[in-house]
Amino acid sequence: MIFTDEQGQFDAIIEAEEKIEPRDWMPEKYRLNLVRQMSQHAHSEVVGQLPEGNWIGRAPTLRRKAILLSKVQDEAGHGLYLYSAAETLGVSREEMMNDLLIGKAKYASIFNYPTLTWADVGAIGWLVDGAAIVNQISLCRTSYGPYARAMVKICKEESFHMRQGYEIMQVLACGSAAQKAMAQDALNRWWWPTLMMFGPHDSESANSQQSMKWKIKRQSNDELRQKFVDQTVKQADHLGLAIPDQDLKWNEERGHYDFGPIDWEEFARVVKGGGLCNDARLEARRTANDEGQWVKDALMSYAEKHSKSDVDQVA
Ligand code: BYC
Repeated sequence: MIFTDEQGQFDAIIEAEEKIEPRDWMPEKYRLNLVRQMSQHAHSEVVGQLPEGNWIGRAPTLRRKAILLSKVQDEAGHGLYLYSAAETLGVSREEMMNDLLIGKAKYASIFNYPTLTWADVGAIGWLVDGAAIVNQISLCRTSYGPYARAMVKICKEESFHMRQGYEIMQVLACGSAAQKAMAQDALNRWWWPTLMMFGPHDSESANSQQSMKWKIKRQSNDELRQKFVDQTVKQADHLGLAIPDQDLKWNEERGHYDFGPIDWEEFARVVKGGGLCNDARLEARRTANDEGQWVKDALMSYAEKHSKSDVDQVA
């Protein structure tokens, strides 16, 4: 079908479940909403390296260290795919990075919690990557082509991340009483912040309605959170660990688990910068940026020199 107006063409692509590509016309609000979500997503991957990175030097065995090192490197790679995908919307990586470094851009609240024990590395892989997969599988069907394609590759890697976390928890849960207690303590501390990863309830979610219409988001915050709870309860049972929620109960009528209230005041406080590690996380990113500046300068001058000599050769 041929459309004479750009909006009609855009609406038809969305309606037909096809992808909007960088060359296509798109409403300015669609573009800005994507830049917002994708840059936040990229920042989450990059800042998300820090809590686990804290344990690379203290992993209990060489095998654990190699796995963790590779997982943390994967997260950096996810950030890079997502910055590249966001750049196709006409925003530069420098702008996005600058917004993070000056504290303007958001990133997932979960990464402002500390990793106190080795079991926290297991809990992050199992719960945090587990929650990320639920969200990102849904985003594989997002309407913006570059974002959807980045999600497919990221999800493959996330499933390995989740398995390695679950396996850490399994070994601890089957270990000594002290190890099992450490696993339970990690589950107690990471459970509620993980549920917050899916964002506010649908009724409070400022962006959801429009994002769902544009098919940027394919399932709502509450739908995804419920899916995560339903699948994770069985995994916790298998580990012999208890989810720290007295209200958690199978609801036959709904065909889902009911669960207790989330502390949205805590969520708001952490998102606004009042979490235990917000300052340390941003400080670590600023230091990495400053200390890595010489690498970026060297690469840019190499790239400039080569693009000039390519032009000379063509001339
Ligand atoms: N933390 O209108 P809503 C990983 C904000 S990393 C902080 O529902 P939306 C990993 C939200 O931005 C993968 N802020 O928003 C890496 C909005 O504020 P603005 C992380 C949050 O966008 C390393 C306001 O609250 N995954 O897997 O429709 C190691 C109202 O919310 C949060 C992603 O980033 C939060 N949790 O829906 C291990 C997924 N939640 O922007 C693992 C991609 C909400 O209006 N993102 N806010 O100022 C999304 O799917 C969506 O952006 C969300 C929120 C579901 C998170």
